[in-house]
Amino acid sequence: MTTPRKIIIDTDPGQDDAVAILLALASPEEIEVIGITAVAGNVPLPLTHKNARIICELAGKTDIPVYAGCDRPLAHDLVTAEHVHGKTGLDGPNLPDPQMQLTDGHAVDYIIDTLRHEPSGTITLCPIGPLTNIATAFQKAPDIIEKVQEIILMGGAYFEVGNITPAAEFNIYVDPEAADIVFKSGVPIVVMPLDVTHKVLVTKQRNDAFRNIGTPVGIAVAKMTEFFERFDKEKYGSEGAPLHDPCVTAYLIKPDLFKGRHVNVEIETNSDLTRGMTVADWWDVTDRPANALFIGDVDADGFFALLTERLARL
Ligand SMILES: [Ca+2]
Repeated sequence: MTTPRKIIIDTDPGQDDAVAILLALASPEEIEVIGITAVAGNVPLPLTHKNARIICELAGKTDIPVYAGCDRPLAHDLVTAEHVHGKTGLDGPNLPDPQMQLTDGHAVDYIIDTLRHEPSGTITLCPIGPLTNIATAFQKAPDIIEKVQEIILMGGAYFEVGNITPAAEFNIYVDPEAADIVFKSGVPIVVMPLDVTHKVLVTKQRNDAFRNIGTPVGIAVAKMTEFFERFDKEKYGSEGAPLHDPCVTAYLIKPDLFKGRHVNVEIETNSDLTRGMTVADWWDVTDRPANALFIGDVDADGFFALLTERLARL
């Protein structure tokens, strides 16, 4: 038996963040969630750190430290996505306010202190929101960069292009300057772009499978994905909501479900038209060195089988 990967989940919950966190908390053989850091994104920071605690309580894991991080992007005003996630960020189920307190200290300092104190190459960062907290930590303490084992993130797009603007995916668009710092950091990066997340759709049958688990977690996930879905159905006419962020935690458990290419990814920070675009050299037409494993494909049935089986453990 292998030891579980130690991860910090950096998040802006978000229904799909919630599912990503639940999947990680349900998988202690593969994943040890040592902390959760909240960032402003889908909804403002006071809601994202509250939602992170609601999810820990739903999972019965009230001993996970949850830290509040940056409340705005590095260089621009915050853009949120209540049009997708609802006013609370977790619209759908009726979940109680958390009893869990926030852990004292800033998320950025927690990330820095943890990387300084743990052995080099043993901590994986899993950002599933805008990259503000991670970039701020790298700026404040460049010595931690070489200690990060890997960054596995949800963000960006190549073939699917944009979901918040014609050119940009939401997480990267909200804080492109932060994304630029992270992609230039030299840390090994795995990217879950829209190209793959738009292939894991919660169809009616998959939603029923969550509900049929019959537990509070199963029912809450069914209701969250149903809420999320109405937006995607209206917008894309797809068969169901894409489960963006859980791709990150599923990859930690079963990387074989995913396929991608090692490519160069640069972030557009200057253009008004394409700000936040992830320019991925998918066809290898430049000399720019590969800096990320850019995922493009997934075994969607395998993904949902894993997710349903794990959620039933909580
Ligand atoms: Ca998210």
